[in-house]
Amino acid sequence: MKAPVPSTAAAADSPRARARGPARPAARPRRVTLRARTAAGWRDKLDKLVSYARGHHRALILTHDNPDPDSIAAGVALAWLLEELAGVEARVAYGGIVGRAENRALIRILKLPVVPVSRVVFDDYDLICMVDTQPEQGNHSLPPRHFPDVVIDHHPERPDSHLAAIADVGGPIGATSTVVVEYLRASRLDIPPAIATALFYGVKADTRDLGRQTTPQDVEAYLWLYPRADKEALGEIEHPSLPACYFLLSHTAIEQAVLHGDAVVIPLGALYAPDMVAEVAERFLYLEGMRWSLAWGEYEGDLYYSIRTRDRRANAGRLIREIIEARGGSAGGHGTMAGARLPLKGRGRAAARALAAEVAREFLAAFGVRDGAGARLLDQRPARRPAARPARPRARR
Ligand SMILES: [Mn+2]
Repeated sequence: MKAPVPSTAAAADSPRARARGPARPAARPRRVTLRARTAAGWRDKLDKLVSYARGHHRALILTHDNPDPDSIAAGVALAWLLEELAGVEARVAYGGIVGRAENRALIRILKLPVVPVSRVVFDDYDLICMVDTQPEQGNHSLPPRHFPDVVIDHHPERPDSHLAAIADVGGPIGATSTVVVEYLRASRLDIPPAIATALFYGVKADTRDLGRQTTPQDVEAYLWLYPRADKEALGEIEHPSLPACYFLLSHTAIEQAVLHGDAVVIPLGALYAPDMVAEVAERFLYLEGMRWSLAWGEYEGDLYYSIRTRDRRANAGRLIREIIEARGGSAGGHGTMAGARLPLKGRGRAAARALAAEVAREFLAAFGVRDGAGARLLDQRPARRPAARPARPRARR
């Protein structure tokens, strides 16, 4: 994983960066990080954010790569807040691609102003924010010579995040959108329906309808957003039309799924969009009797992994980090859901296959299930055969 290297020489070539100082502050600034518990606490945090942002000109808000609804919504909402309250022109950018049909619909239907990071010149911005990810996380596209000024993320805190001037990081809140909602509520501004709708879907998706890693704050945010959200748009976002390749991938997933006790692993081969591993892992956890699900596939020279678990005592995020980061990949996630990217870096076909098999074995060991061939889903016989059709009275000839 690309841990930011302490360097004062970084980015010294850009006049803008020089004016801003080194990419990574040498000393730890005072923490502005404790999760507020009261309305006054959130107002205080909002004030700190706004007064820090004021005086800057252009803000760049970066989501994690292949962004999910939570990070897109949190990014767009933070941009809106900074424009309204701090008078900063703000833009939201993401690395990777937006692949899932629902996420594409979210952006298209709500006309959310997000752009691929390839269209961004980082030096054009004097305020860099990061949402739903952290500098050390490795699943974002901030060049190493930059360091964010603002980090807002509900994932477990990473030590370097506190080097940001404003860091609001760490659990147990179920969605970064919920954290941003607290800032919006503290602002007492009327938020546009598109922002409310996006945030609502962000909270809903990350907490799986408030059923996973949900805190009372997530429920509060959900209830606050619902009357403000555009329900018709929400319906279209949640039930988009799906491309043919979606069904082809579903076919592959069913064909390739292998059961190892209470774990199901799904090697998908080539992916049309990297975020599909998450969708497949999520779907297969619904398979009766499964405690773990693991899906992986290849996209543009990288292996993408996604795991899900029903075991509340498990720590999927830590597990995936241990396995993937040890091999030079990057990973993130929390208790019951996590994802990772592992670069194949010019490995040949055979070497890539061997690596994937080795990683899969290690995951199975971590899930505590027996290694071995496993049993293909397709070879499973239904527990009960459907009842025989009642005999129809024979027609008289
Ligand atoms: Mn999130």
